Amino acid sequence: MTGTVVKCFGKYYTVENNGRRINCTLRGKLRNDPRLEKYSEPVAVGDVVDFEEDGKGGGAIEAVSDRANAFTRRFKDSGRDDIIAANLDRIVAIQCFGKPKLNLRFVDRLLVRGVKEGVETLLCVNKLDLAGHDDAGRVRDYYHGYDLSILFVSAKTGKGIKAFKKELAGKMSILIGNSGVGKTSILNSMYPGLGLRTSEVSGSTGKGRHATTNVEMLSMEGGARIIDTPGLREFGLMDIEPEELGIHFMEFGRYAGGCAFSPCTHDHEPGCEIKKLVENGSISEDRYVSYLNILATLKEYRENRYR
Ligand SMILES: Nc1nc2c(ncn2[C@@H]2O[C@H](COP(=O)(O)OP(=O)(O)OP(=O)(O)O)[C@@H](O)[C@H]2O)c(=O)[nH]1
Ligand SMILES: [Mg+2]
Ligand SMILES: [Zn+2]
Repeated sequence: MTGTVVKCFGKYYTVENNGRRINCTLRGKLRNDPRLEKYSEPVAVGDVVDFEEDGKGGGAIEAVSDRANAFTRRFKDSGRDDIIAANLDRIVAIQCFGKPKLNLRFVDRLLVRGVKEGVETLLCVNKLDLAGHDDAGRVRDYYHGYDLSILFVSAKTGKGIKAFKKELAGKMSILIGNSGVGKTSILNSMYPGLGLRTSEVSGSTGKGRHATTNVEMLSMEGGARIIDTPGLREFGLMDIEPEELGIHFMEFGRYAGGCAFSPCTHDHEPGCEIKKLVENGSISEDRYVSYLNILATLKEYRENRYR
């Protein structure tokens, strides 16, 4: 039988088939599948799998279908990619006004990940009820050189929630953002009665408390499948080479054809189109600095790796 993995918990995997949920383990042979070896776990949420039922309400996963894409992150010293989900239609970066503090650098890294995997990424900024005058305008300005879809919502007042729900209809989306931005609250607000657990942001540190502890997919009306995740604190791009970064940095990739050098890292090279666009204000300076920041991290990582 075929199903979709909706939850991983230790060595147990919940597989959904026609609205039924079956608790499965893995066949040992999957650990030797060469396609899966580069990942931290052989199976992830979103995977389409073949499984066999044991007649007692459980089952075993026999095979994993080829993935259209995989959402992963890589940390410095690990040879494997930490896989969070597979087969996504959408990545939704969630940020908020108030606390925890807005972090567009984090969003920029996520956007690079999306381009690299070929998955459309959008930005949703929550807690609009806490936004000061022109806070939303500042976010729009930061991305003004680029047609990123940005939605402003409030899970608390319900503002913008309908439009956000419409964005997710008929698609499989993953919600990514640090703890406390309100990923789960947005789900609760979109689907009253869901009653998922949320948690206060600490008054002293301004950080969330990891209310959500598991990656889990919810199948909702209108064919929306939404993956809620625990807050990601770190987000490495260590599998990307420095020369590649410009291609994956959204609007930079679009204009890079105008650079005198190819590949151009838009840093020290003469005749750089991107630097020209930053100077004349077509691309925001902050976003360029964010790019240089990621570039420096990737260069440093590469130097240490080959030492
Ligand atoms: N003022 C305001 N507070 C909100 C809003 N949305 C969520 N919150 C609060 O923010 C806190 C964190 O919300 P959660 O939904 O648990 O955040 P999360 O992103 O799911 O956090 P993790 O599961 O830990 O990753 C809770 O105290 C919510 O009540 C909003 O639109 N406005
Ligand atoms: Mg949560
Ligand atoms: Zn350039």
